[in-house]
Amino acid sequence: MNVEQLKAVKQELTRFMMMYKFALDEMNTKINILQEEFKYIHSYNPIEHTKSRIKTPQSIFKKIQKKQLPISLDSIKENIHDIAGIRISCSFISDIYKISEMLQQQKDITVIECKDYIKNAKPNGYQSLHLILEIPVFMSDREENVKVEIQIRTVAMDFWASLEHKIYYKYKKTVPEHLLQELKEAADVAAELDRKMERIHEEVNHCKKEDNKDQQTFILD
Ligand code: 0O2
Repeated sequence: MNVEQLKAVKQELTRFMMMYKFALDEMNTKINILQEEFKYIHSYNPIEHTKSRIKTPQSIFKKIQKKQLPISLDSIKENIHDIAGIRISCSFISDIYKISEMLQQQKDITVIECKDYIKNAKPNGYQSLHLILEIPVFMSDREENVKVEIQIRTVAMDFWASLEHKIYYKYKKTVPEHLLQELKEAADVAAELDRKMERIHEEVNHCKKEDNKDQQTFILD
């Protein structure tokens, strides 16, 4: 390959990665709009925090090799769904489904996949709602449909997942049996905490609605 060809490949790869950055920017804007509007209407914030990232070319290359798929930009675009990723942490389980539904309903979004690891937790205890969504990105000379992976979970689920991820990498994927057992127990405790918080949240919401009704009756009287 000569220098000119090398330059062309580099430029193509940069444009390819930019496409995912634009998709991530668009999706983050959508999430910010939902968050602000939800806060205004319901007087509370369903999102504790969000984190987004673009997979590095090295990590994309590793994944495509691991999956034993052809190494080309077309094959990467078709088969690697988490090049652009956003993680949303919510306070309550019901908020996870609200946000997921609000995103899935948007006209320019195509739902490619929805994996519910909350209703069906992984055997190790991992819980989260995973969506693969596709959005159009308009560039100077073309339009591309780009996939973005969205992981939505509660703060407790996120706390568990980040510790499990650290342990998994610390032990180079061969975690001692007693730690796996403890992690599973911790996941069950986190799930119970989420259920408890949801019940309290529902009761407080119910009281708020009753108070509002009373106030309205009082005004009408
Ligand atoms: P990273 O570094 O977080 O990106 P895929 O491998 O994406 O083609 P798969 O395995 O069916 O397909 O995807 P799935 O089940 O939707 O999981 C993808 C991502 O979810 C993972 O990305 C993790 O971020 C997270 N995840 C899934 N299972 C677990 C788990 O047991 N523990 C933790 N901590 N995270 C999990 P990557 O690419 O593995 O890693």
